[in-house]
Amino acid sequence: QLLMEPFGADIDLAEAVLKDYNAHLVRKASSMKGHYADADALEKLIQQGDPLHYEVFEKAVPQETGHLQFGLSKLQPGTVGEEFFMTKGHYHEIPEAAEVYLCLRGKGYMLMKTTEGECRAEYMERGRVVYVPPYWAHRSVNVGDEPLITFYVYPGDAGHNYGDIEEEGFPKRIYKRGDKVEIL
Ligand code: S6P
Ligand code: ZN
Repeated sequence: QLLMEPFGADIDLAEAVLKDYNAHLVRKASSMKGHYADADALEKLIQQGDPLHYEVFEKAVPQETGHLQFGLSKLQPGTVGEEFFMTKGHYHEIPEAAEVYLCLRGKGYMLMKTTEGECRAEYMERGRVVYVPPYWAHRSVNVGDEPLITFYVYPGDAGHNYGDIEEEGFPKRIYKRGDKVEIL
């Protein structure tokens, strides 16, 4: 078989920064149309300069069976209306591909749902690991006032499937009510 060279990478754990990443995904507010309850508030945010929403930093590896994709996801703090900033969320194209998240910085939730309508919210803060089992769509939500940064690992060939999420969203939304967090 074709051997790939082993490699190492450095994460500044205090800052939660992956050094020397070679793949970088950026999503701005305008990538989030249809995802928030308050579409007008999102439109306003886009008009006001379309701020950065979240980024993914990776040391790219082949998107093939046997490999493991890993990297850092960095979600900015903020709200759209009263709803906390979140990622789009996805199933994996190979639905039985699981994923592990280790929170390095910030506070938030991993919202998970199934096509059958089950929904769970797992709290995340520095040091907490969340296991996303096979078949669960997953979306990060930042409920803090600094970036929510997670280290993730998932099968190389898993792929992303945004499936029913753009039309149906998740059964739960997470709101900022004063200084309280409400999961509805
Ligand atoms: C990949 C992993 C993350 C997300 C990233 C962006 O399986 O879960 O790298 O891709 O957080 O989220 P989304 O929902 O926009 O793909
Ligand atoms: Zn995933």
